[in-house]
Amino acid sequence: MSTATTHGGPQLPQERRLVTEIPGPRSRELFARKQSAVPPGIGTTLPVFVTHAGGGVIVDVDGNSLIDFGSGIAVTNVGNAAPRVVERVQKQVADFTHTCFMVAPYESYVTVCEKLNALTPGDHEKRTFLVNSGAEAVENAVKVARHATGRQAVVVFDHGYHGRTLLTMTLTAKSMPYKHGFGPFAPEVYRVPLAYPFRWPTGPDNCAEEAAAQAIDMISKQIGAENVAAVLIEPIAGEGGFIEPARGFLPKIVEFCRANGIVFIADEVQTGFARTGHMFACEDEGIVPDIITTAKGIAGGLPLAAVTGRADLLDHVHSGGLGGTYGGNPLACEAALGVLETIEQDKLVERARHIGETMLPRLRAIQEHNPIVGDVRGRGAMIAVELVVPGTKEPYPAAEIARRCHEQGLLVLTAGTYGNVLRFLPPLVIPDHLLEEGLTILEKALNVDQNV
Ligand code: PLZ
Repeated sequence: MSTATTHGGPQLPQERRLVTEIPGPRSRELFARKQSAVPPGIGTTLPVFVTHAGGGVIVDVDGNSLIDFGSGIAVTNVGNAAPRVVERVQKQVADFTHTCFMVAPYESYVTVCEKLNALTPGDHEKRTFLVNSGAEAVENAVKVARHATGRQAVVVFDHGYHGRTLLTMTLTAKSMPYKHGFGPFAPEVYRVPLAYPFRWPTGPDNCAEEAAAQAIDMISKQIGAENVAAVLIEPIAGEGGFIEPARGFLPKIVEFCRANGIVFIADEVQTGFARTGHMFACEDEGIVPDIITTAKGIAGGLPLAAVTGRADLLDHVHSGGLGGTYGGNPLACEAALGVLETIEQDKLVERARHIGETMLPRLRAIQEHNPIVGDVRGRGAMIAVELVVPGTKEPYPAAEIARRCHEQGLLVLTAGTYGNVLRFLPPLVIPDHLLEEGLTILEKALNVDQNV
């Protein structure tokens, strides 16, 4: 084992290093304790217990150093212990940990809101308020849209994911594991098709137009546009399998919303904060949402989420109608300021593009000779492969390939409505050599007929 480090962060040796099998003996012991203390509802992607993390590696209790292609589900875009985040949070924790912004406010909350108002798409007047999780941001966006429009219906899309609370699991498309057994669900939620190019029945070319026409037809006939408070969509479906809606689909939906007084909400919880090679994924097609929800990458892992939107919509809610004890906690706000500085000063938007430009050609080259790879897609550092039984579009289980990667010290995540998508979300600060090494491990793991 190389020299012990007492801190995480980018100064951790940036290397893959396996000193035991994965998971090692110490992790297995801890996992046994987890199984008796924590219910099985809380799953585990890779049962190695972490001591340090930073740059592009996660170090475990057995001394293994794994390559991280997950970023804690698109959270540690700036790394797991980014110096500007660490410094600000350390200072803040010694100054004060909490007052409750609704009781006695502090400047960092306001600064975060000002920055989000400026950074999110559109130069109209905006407001922002802060909450604790992605789900809470989405719930609040719906509350605001209902209040401002006086309407109730919410339209969501096939393959969408928006959270696990009662309303947000209702908004989520997939039953198992998110909804199964947890009903009854919230009322006034309606689901329409998503322009999913790889699986569109008539092929990818007419996908945008046909899917938009179907969605608009369903809204108009089944709900009535005048009853719809909000249309809610992820600009790239995350948990659903990194589905980029066919180009042209989102603009058509936005246009329909504008024409009918419907609030267009972009859920950028997974796609936000430089992840896709833009600060926000909506920028790719020039979409300006009425409300945008953010979380995950906003604060490097400290619990923070935000609702940002048109001032006239957010100002509609009566005084005291929004809030929560911890929303915009001072530690999380300092972390967010550290994250935003890091993205800007370390040029992480460009860095995300570079990651995409490194990964996509290699994955497409794999696709050429490996028929298990049905589709390669994504933008920036949000990249996926959709796996199929060779010669068909039958889903091939991604968990099997993920397990083979894990054994080799590469942490990858799965996704997809059919569980057949491997998704790659490396920290934007991952060094190139780890990116390349990870892709080589992946290439071998995808050769399912051979031993890795
Ligand atoms: N909206 C687009 O991706 C969270 C889910 C992890 P929270 N995605 C990761 C899991 O299995 O629970 C997510 C998202 C989009 C909303 C959310 C919800 O964000 O911070 O997990 O509540």
